[in-house]
Amino acid sequence: MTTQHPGTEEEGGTPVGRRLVLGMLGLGAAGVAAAPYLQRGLESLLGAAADKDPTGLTGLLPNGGGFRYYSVASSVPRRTAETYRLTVDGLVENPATYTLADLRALPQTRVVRDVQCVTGWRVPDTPFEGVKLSELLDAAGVRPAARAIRFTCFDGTYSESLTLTQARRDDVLVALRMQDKPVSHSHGGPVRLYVAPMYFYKSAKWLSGITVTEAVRPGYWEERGYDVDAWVGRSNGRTDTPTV
Ligand SMILES: Nc1nc2c(c(=O)[nH]1)N[C@H]1C(S)=C(S)[C@@H](COP(=O)(O)O)O[C@H]1N2
Ligand SMILES: [Mo]
Repeated sequence: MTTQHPGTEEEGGTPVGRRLVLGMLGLGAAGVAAAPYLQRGLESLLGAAADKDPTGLTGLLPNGGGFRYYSVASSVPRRTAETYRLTVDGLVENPATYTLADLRALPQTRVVRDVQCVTGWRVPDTPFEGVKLSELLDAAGVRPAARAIRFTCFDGTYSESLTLTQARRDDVLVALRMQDKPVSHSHGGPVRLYVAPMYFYKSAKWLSGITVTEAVRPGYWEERGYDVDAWVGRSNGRTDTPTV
């Protein structure tokens, strides 16, 4: 049985949702457009609203830059440079824990590709930068029996998976930057996964754990019917995506 991925059913209800959210914030669409000098304050206000919105509706507001905000958790704790940790464990010779500074000190790779959500929205040519997942796996020393990776998140709920072969691709990043800025809290910062060739649900936000496993263990959306092999255009997501 497939549970609908958020956003799938919201298209028809978009105007209502948008009015509702703007109403909740005490803003009108005209006010948003007419006060560019408020943009910075507005962005943090909208960011705060987005952080509390499991529906993705606040992602329709103008701070999203084409992105829609998704979180399956109703609230997500903030992690800073001081408190963030990423653990690498499982079938490895050298389990490790990285701080944000540790990750920043490693070679950074930049990948610029279209972001494609399985529900149809797309953000073209989006730069991501960070450490190649393959570098962290090499540093950990993957054991011969290993075939897959399980990713966990500090939202306490979401998880993802990749085969080891997919995880070793050059366009799979442990991303520290997105759109030439540090990954914001709403976008899964300070560190999210970026799996460029696959639908965006593979790009786990608020990444906190990388566990090397013997076999694929389906992640959050995969347990709910979405493909583990989520190649854009070649998996069970919507294929009627915009072509321009
Ligand atoms: N931890 C976590 N990661 C997640 C999700 C989520 O709900 N929780 N949603 C996924 C989905 S379906 C999409 S489309 C993208 C949305 O990323 P954005 O909020 O930066 O647009 O994050 C993916 N990673
Ligand atoms: Mo998505």
